[in-house]
Amino acid sequence: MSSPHLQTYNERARKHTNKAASALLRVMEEKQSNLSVSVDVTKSKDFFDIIEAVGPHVCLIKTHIDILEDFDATVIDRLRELSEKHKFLIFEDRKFADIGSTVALQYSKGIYKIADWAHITNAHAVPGPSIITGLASVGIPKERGLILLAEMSSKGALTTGSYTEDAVRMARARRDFVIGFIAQHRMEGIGASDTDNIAEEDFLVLAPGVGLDATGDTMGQQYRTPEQVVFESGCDVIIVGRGIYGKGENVDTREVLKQAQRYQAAGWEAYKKRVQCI
Ligand code: S5P
Repeated sequence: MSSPHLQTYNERARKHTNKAASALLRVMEEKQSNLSVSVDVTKSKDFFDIIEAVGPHVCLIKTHIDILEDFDATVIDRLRELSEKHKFLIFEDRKFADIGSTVALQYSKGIYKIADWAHITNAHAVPGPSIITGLASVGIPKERGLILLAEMSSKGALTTGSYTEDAVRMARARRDFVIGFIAQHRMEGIGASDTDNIAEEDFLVLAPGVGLDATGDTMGQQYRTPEQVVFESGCDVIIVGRGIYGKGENVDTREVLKQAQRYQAAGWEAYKKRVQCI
């Protein structure tokens, strides 16, 4: 059997046992989009203007819900409506990083109640497997999926070598809930032992740090192109923020739409080249 990164998103959707992962793969194939837009803006008007513009072109909207200055519960209602209208999943980029009992509370309670509306969230591996146990206690009953941060895109990131390997091992031990990684390369088989059945694993790799026009910002972010990320490095989803909406203030929705279509096309072409459909 060929490795997951050489199979179509559709084939993978059919086989995946986690509901959030298989829904995401299905939407990717249906909409011909492996684009996730990271909507990192502070006003809900800009937030929804961007989502309305990019909605038809994305498989996944990534949020940092805690940076919205005018957040209230209606934001979640509207986000969910748009998710159904435009058929995208929601990924709250919360980057949990605490002990199991604390992250279970952060995931389910407080103002944001992330587990109620985010199909996918993510966590750092640094606390060890107990962070997955804590998040799974909330997320599994709601059929959610978890992404572990195995490699970061920023200059000087400590997520390298044995740290990355250990993150993949942690994921492998909880394939019911951990559906993939934030990483810069495909991860299957990394850190595996002879007794691991790696033929059965299918981890989605979501890659941030994607840009067609810039190679970085002034704060250590590093960008690669969709071709490098999806075709050369075998990642599945490209995460793009400022490449699509610039500063994200008083957004020009026509320009946002144009950029979303540009990234969608570049990501899809790189995927087709990878699975050799063209
Ligand atoms: O390693 C990472 C992990 C993440 S989730 N590097 C990242 O940049 N991210 C997130 O991706 C980051 O928090 C931001 O929301 C987005 C990148 O935004 P951009 O504007 O640089 O494309």
